[in-house]
Amino acid sequence: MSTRIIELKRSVFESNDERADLLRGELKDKGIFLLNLMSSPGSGKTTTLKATIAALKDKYKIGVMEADIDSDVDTLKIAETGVKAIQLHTGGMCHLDADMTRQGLDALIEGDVDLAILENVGNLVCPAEFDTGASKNAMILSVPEGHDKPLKYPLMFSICDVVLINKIDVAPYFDFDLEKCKEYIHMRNPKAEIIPICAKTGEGVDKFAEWLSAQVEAWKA
Ligand SMILES: Nc1nc2c(ncn2[C@@H]2O[C@H](COP(=O)(O)OP(=O)(O)OP(=O)(O)O)[C@@H](O)[C@H]2O)c(=O)[nH]1
Ligand SMILES: [Mg+2]
Repeated sequence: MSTRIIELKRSVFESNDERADLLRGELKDKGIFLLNLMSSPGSGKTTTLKATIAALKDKYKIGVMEADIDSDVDTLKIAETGVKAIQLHTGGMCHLDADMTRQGLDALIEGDVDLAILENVGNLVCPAEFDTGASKNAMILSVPEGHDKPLKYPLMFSICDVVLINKIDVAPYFDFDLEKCKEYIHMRNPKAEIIPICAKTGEGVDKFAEWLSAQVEAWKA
């Protein structure tokens, strides 16, 4: 299977926040919802996306942008689900800003897409600092990373509308305190929705798909 790879150009714009608001407004006018999905490397973004696509692909025209420093492995995995997937190479950057996201979207929405998803570069710091222009931000915290991460990476948790707690199947092997984790997330962001999932088996992914559907409907209304 061949994949389309876009080599992103470094943004020349100074005001990322303004560029992000502009992009968000344009997407709203076109009826396109953009989800920005973030997490540490290996928390389960691609696995969660595959399960979410399976739940929603009959309802929405989904397109996925896989942002990585190199390779096309995630794009190949997403393409297996049958939805449109493109690979974005960040030129060594650890995050995407609004202009880089726009470069990817221009290629993605050449097809007909009403739910666009950006799998951001695996990193809990830089992606939180740059508004991509997304309609909503989502992040994944996986059990092996520990329940104290909201204390250590406050910005990421404060900008996300939903936090998925993934890999709950391995909880018996880790000192992961789910209630403490929820408390710490809500300290950073009282409005954050928290959904425990196991992307590997699909447990809880239906709840995330419901949350996402509700956001897309509200965006298009
Ligand atoms: N046990 C278990 N393993 C999981 C779960 N979800 C993902 N994994 C595994 O975790 C590893 C990383 O998953 P990915 O989906 O590639 O993670 P990612 O966040 O997309 O990784 P990067 O794109 O490299 O940042 C893989 O070996 C998955 O099979 C889960 O719910 N339980
Ligand atoms: Mg991935």
